[in-house]
Amino acid sequence: MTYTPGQLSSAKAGPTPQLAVVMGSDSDLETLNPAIEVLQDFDLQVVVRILSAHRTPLEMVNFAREAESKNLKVIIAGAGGAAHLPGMIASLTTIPVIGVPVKSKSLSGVDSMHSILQMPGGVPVATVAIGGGLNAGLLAAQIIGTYNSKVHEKVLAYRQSLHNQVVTKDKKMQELGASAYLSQMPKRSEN
Ligand code: RP5
Repeated sequence: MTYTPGQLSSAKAGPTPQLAVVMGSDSDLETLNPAIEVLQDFDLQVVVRILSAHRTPLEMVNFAREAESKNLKVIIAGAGGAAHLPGMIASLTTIPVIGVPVKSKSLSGVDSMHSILQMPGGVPVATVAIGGGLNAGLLAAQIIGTYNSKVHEKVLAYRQSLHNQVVTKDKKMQELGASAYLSQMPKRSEN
């Protein structure tokens, strides 16, 4: 099976979403969107919420307390700065939480990363890289794939597509040489 982004989302699997993507602010959505998109590409339904640990703490508590009864299996939580959302949700449920540190203006997301990473013993949060929305989505899919063979197949197809892309690039590099390869590459943005 070949993975093509956007082409796998026609049929949604099951009426009950097993995944949630939550964020502290709508300003985090750009970072979290790759997680939402890749999960939808894998035919998984996703609950998406804005829940702030500081601005709407009671709504956050209600969400986390109800998560198990709503059959959620993985929660992706992204936040920036004093990024308490993933840890607070993890403290309220035993559903695995994947934290996404959002790049902040003043400290480039190092503040977010430390806030999410440095959980006390006993309350883990699995943390991806700063801005790592895509990997959070893929990790969540891999967890669902441990018991859902259709999702597991899509994860394998995704990995195969990564492999194929690199093999194709390597072939082209060998054909063109490094200088010509570089000159035909799109320019990377500074950040
Ligand atoms: C955090 O504060 C949010 O997760 C967001 O990353 C950051 C800034 O929020 P806004 O001021 O953009 O709403 O709680």
